[in-house]
Order: sequence, then C-alpha cells, then structure tokens
Amino acid sequence: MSTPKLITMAKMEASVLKNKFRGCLLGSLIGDCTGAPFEGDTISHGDRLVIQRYYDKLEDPTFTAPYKTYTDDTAMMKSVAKFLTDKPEPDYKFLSRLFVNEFFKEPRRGYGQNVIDVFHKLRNTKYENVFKPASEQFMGAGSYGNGGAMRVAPIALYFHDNYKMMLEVASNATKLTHTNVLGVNGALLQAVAIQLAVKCDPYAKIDPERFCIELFRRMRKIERVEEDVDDMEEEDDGTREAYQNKLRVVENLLQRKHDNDLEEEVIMNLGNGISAYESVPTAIYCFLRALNEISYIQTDNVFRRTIQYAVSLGGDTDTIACMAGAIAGAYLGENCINTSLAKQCEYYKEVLEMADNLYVAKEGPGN
Ligand code: F2R
Ligand code: MG
Ligand code: MG
Repeated sequence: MSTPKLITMAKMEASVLKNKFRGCLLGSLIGDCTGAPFEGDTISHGDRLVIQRYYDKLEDPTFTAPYKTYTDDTAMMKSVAKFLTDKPEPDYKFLSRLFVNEFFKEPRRGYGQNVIDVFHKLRNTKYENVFKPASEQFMGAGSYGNGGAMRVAPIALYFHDNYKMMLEVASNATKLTHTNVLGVNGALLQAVAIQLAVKCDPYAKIDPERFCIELFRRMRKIERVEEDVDDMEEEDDGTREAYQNKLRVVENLLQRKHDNDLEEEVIMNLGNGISAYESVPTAIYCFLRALNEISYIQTDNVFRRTIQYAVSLGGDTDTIACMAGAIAGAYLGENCINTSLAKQCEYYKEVLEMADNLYVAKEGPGN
C-alpha cells in the first residue's frame, strides 16, 4: 500500500508565512502559561473534566483573572528570538549572555537546577568559553533535559528554508546548556517537527502517519551522524537510535483507536518527564493525535485540543504543551488560535511583536 503524501506548500504567500510565525511562538507561549499550573501533577480521569472546564473558562471572552504567567520555557525562548533578530550572524557568546541576564533578572521562573549552575559558571568565567560549562555538567555527560527543545522554535522558524543551518544553529544553541546527545537530538527533533509543520498547507489536513514517517526519515540521518563518529566497537548505550525508536512508538500509538485508557500507555511508552527523550516525542504525539477528535475533549479547535491533551497527560505539562503548541501553531497559524485564550497569557502582545520582528529579520521589511 502506498503511503499518503504530506501536503506541503512549495511557495507560500507572505501573509500565510507571517501568520505561521505568530502561531508558532504564540502556541509555545500558551502551552507554557496554561500548562504551568499543572506541572508535576498526575492527572486522573476526573481531573480531565477539571482541565476541560479550565480551558472553557480561558476561552470565554468575559472571563477575567490574573495573567497565567510564563516560565523558563518562554524566558529562554525570548533570548533565542533576540539572538536571531539582533545580529546578522549567529553569535553564541551573545546568546549565552542573553540567557544569563534573563535568568538573573527574573530567577523565579522555574528553571532546571543544571542550567542555573551553568549560568553561574558562565558569569564567573566571564564567558571565556561559552560551551565549556555545559560540557562539564553531570561529570561530563551533559544535561539530557528538555530545555534545548522547549526554546528552539524561533530557530526552526528563522531557518525554515535552510535545513542545514537550522540543524547547526539549533545544535549549537542547545549545547550552551545541554550537551548530552539525547538533549541535543531532542532539540533537533523538535526543530524538525516545527519546520515540517511550517511547510504544511494550513488549509489541508495533515496525515499523522505521513508526518511521523517524514520525521523518522530525518532523525535517521541526524542520529546516523552520531553513529559515524562513535567507536563502533563501543557498546550501544541506547542513545544511537533513541528517537527513531520513539517515533516508531508514536506511529504505533497513532494507529490505535483512541479510548480513555490509552493515556496510561502513552505515558508508559513515550513518557511525560523533564528529559527530552521523555517529552519531545510525546509533544509530537499530542499534536498528531489531536488532529482528530478525542472523546473527553470538547472542542472543534485543533490548537486547543492539542494543548489541552498535552496538559491532560500530566508530568512536565508546561513544556510538553509548549512544544506541542509550537508545532500546532506553526501548522495552523495565529488565525486558528482563540484570541480570548491567548489574552489570558502574560507576554501575549510581546510574543506577537517578537514573531513579527523575527519575520522581518528573516524576510525583510517589505514582505
Ligand atoms: N524545572 C522545572 N520544573 C521543576 C519545578 C519548577 C517549579 N514549579 C518551580 O516553579 O520552581 N521545569 C523546567 O525545567 C525543564 C527544563 O529543564 P532544563 O532546562 O533541561 O534543565 P536541566 O537542569 O538541564 O535538566 C533538568 C533536570 O534533568 C535532570 N538531568 C538532566 N540531565 C541529567 C543527567 N545527565 N544525569 C542526571 N540527571 C539529569 C536533572 O535533575 C536536571 O536538573 C522544563 O520542564 C522547564 O519547565
Ligand atoms: Mg517551565
Ligand atoms: Mg516544564
């Protein structure tokens, strides 16, 4: 049987692309802000109803409440966007300073402990070698956290038409804090997923299986690079085809008809944790599963369904919803995101401005 084609757009109208830039960064923000109150929670069947009501309220234009605040996911994404818009060439010393300054300005945004250590070392060593502190963490193993992946969206957008540069810049930007191969390749997988979503026609339905196969094909090349440089005699520590194996699991789960108990299997087989390995494939699964109806989520809106589903899995909710939201927003664009929901988030207006600045930096002011 032939695999259905993924409907991508070779040439995209400027207005559509601009809308996708906005949708992606706004999607990331909404996932972070609305997912953060549930971070670390285990979600029961009953809690899913609470989460349904929570998003119903957030979408209600008459609902007024204090902003849902953003966390480290957005704080670091802001720096990545600025790194791309403010300098003509990638300057990693500049990016590391932006991360550090942002952290010391507002340290209580829920950062991971390893990155905090890296920021202190960067500052104490006066940014002498910006890649060294991260490479020394965890006795040289480096962090495998999802911090590289959660902030990668601006890079995927900016280099949406230059795949090689996207991988290079995403990899280096991650290595300022995370050098473990699982942390780096997790960020690359998230970047590849966003870039692919940007290319997809927002007016045509994505075939989840095809999308997954395409990601698999690309991860095979990315993970092969690691294999080539490794000593082939060395024992495989389980990282060589890690993301390819996870994408196989995603594909298998997508073939299953959704029922209310499937979530337990998703959590067991894909994970919902703080490591990139246990969260990036999960976010991709959330996006692809939510393209179709999910019995306990009452909405016709694919974007909302994506983030609500991600939060319903519990665990690292802000980050999984942030990454799933970025992919969904990159596919659908800002037009498909409920404005009342977006307005509940701290930094809503600024994120749209950030997306527009990134678009202009990339495409030029007249576009
Ligand atoms: N940190 C959190 N949540 C914790 C609670 C926050 C609380 N609500 C609050 O407000 O204080 N969330 C954020 O962290 C995740 C991104 O983390 P990142 O940037 O990857 O950080 P880090 O520190 O590098 O890694 C996270 C932890 O993973 C473990 N780890 C990583 N590599 C390891 C290795 N090689 N060996 C052993 N352990 C390793 C460590 O425990 C790290 O601290 C996002 O969820 C974001 O929202
Ligand atoms: Mg966070
Ligand atoms: Mg998190």
